[in-house]
Amino acid sequence: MERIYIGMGSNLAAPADQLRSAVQALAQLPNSRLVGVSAFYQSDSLLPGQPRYTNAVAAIDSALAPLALLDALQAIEQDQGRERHERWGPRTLDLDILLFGDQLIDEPRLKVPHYHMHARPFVLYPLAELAPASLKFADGRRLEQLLADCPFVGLERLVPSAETNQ
Ligand code: A4P
Ligand code: MG
Repeated sequence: MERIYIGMGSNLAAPADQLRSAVQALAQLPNSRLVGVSAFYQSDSLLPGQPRYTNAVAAIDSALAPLALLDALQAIEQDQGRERHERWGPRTLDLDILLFGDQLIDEPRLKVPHYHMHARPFVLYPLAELAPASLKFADGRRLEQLLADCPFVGLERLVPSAETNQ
């Protein structure tokens, strides 16, 4: 079993509903257990001209191998109607494997830790709701250090997540 953190994002078709459906799907993964889900956060897209994103992080414990988990997450994205037209295009659901235990994974289809997560407030702040501040990354940095270097700017925490549909 590994503790795995999954970043979720949506900026189309009722984003909060997309994230809630994704959480239900994560709870059904084989050989896995849903451990927790952060609040939902809204922020502007990194790319101008796209709708605002809703993001959250989920924690699971799983015995799935990394690529098997990636396959399962991509199947959930497809189930929820994601169409890949352009890289970084708007999407109904994006599921990223942020951390997989303390494994460093460098395969063509899967890089873990997820690139850029270290500097994205919409990843780090929800992650911090689930993971200890002392969580250590493969490069030796701790989550608390990354947070200190990543101001809470442009993020709106949606409370309670269950009652919004942004
Ligand atoms: N892949 C490699 N490593 C991983 C991993 N750790 N987890 C590969 C998941 N997938 C991984 O992903 C492309 C390929 O990455 C996959 O086939 C997989 O084999 P994708 O989801 O099809 O492509 P993408 O999401 O369009 O690209 P990318 O680079 O993941 O985009 P990002 O970085 O997710 O950026 N603004 C806000 N506020 N919130 C957001 O969530 N997201 C983006 C998209 C832009 N702006 C945003 C947000
Ligand atoms: Mg992605």
